[in-house]
Amino acid sequence: MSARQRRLVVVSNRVGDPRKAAAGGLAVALGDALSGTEGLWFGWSGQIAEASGELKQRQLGRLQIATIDLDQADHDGYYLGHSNQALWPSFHSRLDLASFETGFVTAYERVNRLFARKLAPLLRPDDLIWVHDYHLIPLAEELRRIGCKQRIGFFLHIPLPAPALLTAIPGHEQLVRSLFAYDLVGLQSRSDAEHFALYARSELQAEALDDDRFASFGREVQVRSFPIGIDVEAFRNLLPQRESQETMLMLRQQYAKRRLLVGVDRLDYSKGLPQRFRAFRELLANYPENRMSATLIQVASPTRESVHAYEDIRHELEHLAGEINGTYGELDWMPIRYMHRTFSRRRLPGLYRMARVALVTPLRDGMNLVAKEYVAVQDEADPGVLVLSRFAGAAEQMREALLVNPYDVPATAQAIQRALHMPLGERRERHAALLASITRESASQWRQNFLDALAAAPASTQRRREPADDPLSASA
Ligand code: GDG
Repeated sequence: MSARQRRLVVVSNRVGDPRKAAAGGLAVALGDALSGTEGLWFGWSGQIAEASGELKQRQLGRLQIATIDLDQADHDGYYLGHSNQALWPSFHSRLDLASFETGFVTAYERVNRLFARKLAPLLRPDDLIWVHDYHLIPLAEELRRIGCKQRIGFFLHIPLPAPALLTAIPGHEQLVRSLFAYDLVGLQSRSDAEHFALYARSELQAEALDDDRFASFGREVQVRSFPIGIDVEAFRNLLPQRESQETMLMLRQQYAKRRLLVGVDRLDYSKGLPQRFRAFRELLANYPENRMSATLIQVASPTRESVHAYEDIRHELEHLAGEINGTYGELDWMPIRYMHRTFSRRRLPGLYRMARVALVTPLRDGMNLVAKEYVAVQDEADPGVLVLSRFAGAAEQMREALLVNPYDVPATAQAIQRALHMPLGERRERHAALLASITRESASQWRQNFLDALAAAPASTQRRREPADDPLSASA
């Protein structure tokens, strides 16, 4: 049966409303991929309750939404704890910020088990199940344990680090082993897929059946890159609407004599914001012709505020912005407009459109959708320039951006200078190539490629070796 004929069941930590705006790549991408689809979306309600597990269901157009609440201990251990203080920093190569606590791991496993128990009764035998992100890596293993035989796919939105880093995570063997309960594992970039292959060979002694199929623990899994995209047309369609038009008008009036640069990020330490501000400071110091002109508008939307590391980065940025404005600002020009607030999604296209340069300079990023959104809404006749970190997954596809190493502050400042002064012909050429690539690799293409591959994967019941004592294969 093809992917088109089966019901799609999406499972993610948070369940969004595909019709509503959200700050955060997963919500945006799944919203794009699921709108208008028939299926079931299952996840945490976002609510903390007395007890975990009460199931709530509602219908949203053709989509059925099923959520469960979590109690405080589950939320703190599974979400704030293991997911966001152990896995997120380590997968983004920030072991220095990671806390590995046994209580976190126990809560992580408990909530994954709870998700499986609550989801299983809602499933139909030929559903295609698509699990998302690092919060839910062990979910398929838990579903298999209680007898689910459906095709189950997993997509990791964040980078998969190289084996040297992955092996620093306590319990990494069990974590990666649980990926073998899936039929298909999707990663953002080719380098992520290479990291998996290296780990599988060196740590699990897995047999490579071909480039992207691996056998271990009596099971086979296919692991490939599926670079996520955006819905270019839907995003462009926001541009002529009122909110974006108002934003453009306001920016045109307020910054008539300035050259705008834009950054839009969740305020996360992976996004390289302090390094970006330092590069901007270096630009003003080394290339004084930009003073009284270059103005960086940085939107940093609040995220995971109860985790310490996020408080620290906030203070660091406020300090840097204050220092740069204090040093270079004039009565009628402030170099940095820094907003620690969520900006309306309907205004974003207007903001991007008015910026001559976008700074997308994460230290590490699975993909980065902002890079694609910026390119999507540029004026093809007079487009802006994208300065993109080579450490974002997007850099594999968006080769025509000005690629930078965000740790190298002087080189990044130089690239910003080049971007601000790039001749029209070169801007048009680079933009046309970038637009073609993001249009080709759109959100719907990503979804279709993944689901076709999942539907085509051999059924779990046809696996070749199934040692009876292995929980992964006992129920398959
Ligand atoms: C994860 C991975 C991967 C941001 N601030 C505001 C706002 N946003 C929107 C952007 C964009 C989305 O949130 C952010 O997506 P990114 O891809 O840049 O980053 P993450 O949130 O870290 O997403 C990432 C993604 O998942 C998808 O797989 O690309 O690598 O880390 O759409 O526009 N939206 C609004 N106001 C804001 O202030 N409305």
